[in-house]
Amino acid sequence: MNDFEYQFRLILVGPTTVGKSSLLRSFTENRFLENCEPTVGVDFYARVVNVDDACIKLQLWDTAGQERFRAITRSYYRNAAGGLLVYDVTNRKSFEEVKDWLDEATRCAEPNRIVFVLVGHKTDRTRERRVTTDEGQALAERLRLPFIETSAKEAANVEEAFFMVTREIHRQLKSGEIRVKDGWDGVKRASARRIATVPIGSSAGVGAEGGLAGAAGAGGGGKDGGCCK
Ligand SMILES: Nc1nc2c(ncn2[C@@H]2O[C@H](COP(=O)(O)OP(=O)(O)OP(=O)(O)O)[C@@H](O)[C@H]2O)c(=O)[nH]1
Ligand SMILES: [Mg+2]
Repeated sequence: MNDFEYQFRLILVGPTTVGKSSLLRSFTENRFLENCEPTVGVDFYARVVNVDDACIKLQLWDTAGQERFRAITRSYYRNAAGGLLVYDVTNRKSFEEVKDWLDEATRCAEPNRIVFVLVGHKTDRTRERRVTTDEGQALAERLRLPFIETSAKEAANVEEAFFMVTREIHRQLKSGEIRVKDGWDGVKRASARRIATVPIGSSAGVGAEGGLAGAAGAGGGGKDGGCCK
């Protein structure tokens, strides 16, 4: 059984094949697949974590990077509190497109604001690297985003990437910069009622919307982030 104080909805954004689904699989299921199918529309994952003494349920939306799904994925930005904006360090084009992805997400989220972390992914592929860490850092500074490099294959910094964005949302919630409000699913306060735990990483496919009760099909576990009381 888990008690969590809040539910945050996070979204993974970026071009096809940069590794969004792999990051989520690593974070929620602790595994990596060399060959995986492109995401169709939007997939759903979840995990409960502890940050700054708060127990938070993360509802994680994995969007398809392929252009033909853009109309579907756009509709998910509005209800995201935070997200990972992902490029592939071996794919220069994906790096050059970061600003376009950020602009589109920002526009579609209005009047809400998404707390993004910029993620340079696949750092294990050192010989194929086409974007340096310094370039990633410089872009992040220009866009005023926190920055991290990750590898799902080596499970490097994956937890940290999700924790960075979760901590920042929690900080903004405490400071009043983000508010829980009716009609917005980015952040929800949990009711006092207990939520049953089942293994993490369940995938509900496209349109698996749900409030707190509806999203109860996922829970804690996972390494140091698992919780709660
Ligand atoms: N070497 C290496 N390969 C990775 C890593 N992460 C993902 N991949 C590979 O990159 C390919 C694409 O990964 P996905 O996670 O499906 O990419 P995606 O961003 O979800 O793609 P779409 O669903 O089409 O938007 C797969 O073959 C993965 O195995 C990583 O950290 N290192
Ligand atoms: Mg995918």
